[in-house]
Amino acid sequence: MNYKQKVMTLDEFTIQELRNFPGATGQLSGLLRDIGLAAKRVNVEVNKAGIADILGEAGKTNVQGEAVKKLDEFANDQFINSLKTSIYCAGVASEENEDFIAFTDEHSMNSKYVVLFDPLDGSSNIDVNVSIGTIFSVYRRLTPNGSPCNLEDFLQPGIQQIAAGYIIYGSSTMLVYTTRRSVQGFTLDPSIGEFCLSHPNIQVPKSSDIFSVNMGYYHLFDENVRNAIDLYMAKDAKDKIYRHRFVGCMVAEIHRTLIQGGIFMYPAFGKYQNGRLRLCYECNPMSFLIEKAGGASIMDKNTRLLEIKPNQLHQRIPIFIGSKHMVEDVKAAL
Ligand code: AHM
Ligand code: MG
Repeated sequence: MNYKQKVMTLDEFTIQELRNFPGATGQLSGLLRDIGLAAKRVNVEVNKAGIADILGEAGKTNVQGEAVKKLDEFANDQFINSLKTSIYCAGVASEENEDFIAFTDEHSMNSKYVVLFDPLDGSSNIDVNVSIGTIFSVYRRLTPNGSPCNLEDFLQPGIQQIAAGYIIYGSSTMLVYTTRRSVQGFTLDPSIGEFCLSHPNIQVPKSSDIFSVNMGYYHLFDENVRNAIDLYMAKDAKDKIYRHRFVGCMVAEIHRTLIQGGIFMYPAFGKYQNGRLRLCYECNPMSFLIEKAGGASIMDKNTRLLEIKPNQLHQRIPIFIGSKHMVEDVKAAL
């Protein structure tokens, strides 16, 4: 990074944003800084995963019935502890915990936000040194300040999100988030240990030549889903050629989609009759980000994903998300 140019850190950026909105209390900015701090701690451990004794199965299964890696537990603890210590968060819900956690100290009970997160998404990629990420989602609580938060605070439709974002631990570590107005991307500069604004005002290209879906399940998908995927399968040399990508980490798929455009699909099939990805921890925050960057996200032909009212914390859902025109084409094919 060239420091002859003024580089704006995450803290500087959120403070500047506060100046633009004189009525703002600074609580959301504080919350984002706390999330950024937890992300830096996780990043340090992710970077040394191959050499430290934090790699591999912890010998437990999570509430989804999946094997938990030690790094998942570490990331989960970091985000919970950082938000618990924060004076801006009334409670959290994590993909790794069965129930939400209400923080009952005086500061927490007087804060207006709750946070949902997937501490380490794509954890099957850890062993092979491929990108993983953290996804977060912020809502204003419905319960009154001064009382502990409750389940309904966490089960709000995605359109009610106040902020959402992810951290990608990839070839570089980035934090990308939206606070309803725009989508901003920050890259961690390891030399100063700060997230620096590197991708201001991200806009998803309206169309692209990339499609992403686990093709291993192609024959298990419904016919209408196969028809939608077939839009991107060249049948002869004259057809437009699309590129297929599937990382196995939603954070990486969405990051690529934000920058290069494309469509990411995770339809229902076989044992995942309601879809595989989680509404509250994965699909809502990513849909909010993508929509704020000019893209689209649907659950099926007729349903905008962000309008769904979750009925439980660990609910799963099918998703078709990405460049606006490509989602429209898929919607017509479904
Ligand atoms: P995780 O949160 O347990 O790591 O799993 C979610 C991940 C998504 O990021 C990714 O899109 C999907 O699992 C890939 O699953 P599969 O390889 O079974 O299609
Ligand atoms: Mg996940």
